[in-house]
Amino acid sequence: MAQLRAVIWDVDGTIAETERDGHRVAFNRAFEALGVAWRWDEGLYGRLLEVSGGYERLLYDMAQRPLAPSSPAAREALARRVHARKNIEYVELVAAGGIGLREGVRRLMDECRAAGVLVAIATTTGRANVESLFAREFGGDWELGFAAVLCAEDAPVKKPDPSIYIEALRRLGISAAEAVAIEDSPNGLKAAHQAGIRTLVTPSAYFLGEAFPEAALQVPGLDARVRVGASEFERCDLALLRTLVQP
Ligand code: XBP
Ligand code: MG
Repeated sequence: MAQLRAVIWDVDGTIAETERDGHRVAFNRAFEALGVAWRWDEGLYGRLLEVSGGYERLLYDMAQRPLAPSSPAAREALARRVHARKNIEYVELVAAGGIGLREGVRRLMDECRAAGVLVAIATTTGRANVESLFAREFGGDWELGFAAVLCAEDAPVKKPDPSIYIEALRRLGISAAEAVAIEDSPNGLKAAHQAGIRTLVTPSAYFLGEAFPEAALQVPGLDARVRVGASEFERCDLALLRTLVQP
């Protein structure tokens, strides 16, 4: 039977509520700074999260906006400018410390490390965005605590495509059966599931009402009490994660 050797974490929505409190706010600041006529409210942003990747999300939204430039080349140029500015705004926002980790994240990562289970990252967002959040939350030497950190730059096709998880397994030198993924969204779950990785889903604010039929387990948060079969867990701890690879 497989042993748990690594826990691969998504970032946006899973480690912190960065979609609602970070990226969306930063997109709106970028729209304002660049004189773009529209804004993304929470409801619309939740629907736009169907599209992974901030640049791709901007193009998708513009395709249905009468106020957007009409030529594809002009839309792409605007999306590039807005996305670059959004990332600057995001890094500033995160550095100001307004976001914080979701409950149980630090505890569970530390528990994995103490037991020799590798902690890794597989995210659709860019490395600079991860760097800003992690330096703030885990300190300047944060990379020492992660066996692999895969970001947008490491996988040309974004979630729900499984390539980022497949690449993460390759870099960790383990099989899918030896890993558990932690995700918050339907696209993230699809990516991990298609890579063959058993996945714990802790839905973020935008996905609270979603069904996640492919999840190995779904919990409201990592500090929530959980029942798996006949076993009861006070919270999502390492013992619980081990049951996901050894059902
Ligand atoms: C995250 C994303 C990203 C962020 C914004 O998905 O889809 O696009 O919304 O980041 P996941 P960028 O949590 O499944 O990895 O603007 O850098 O794309
Ligand atoms: Mg996510």
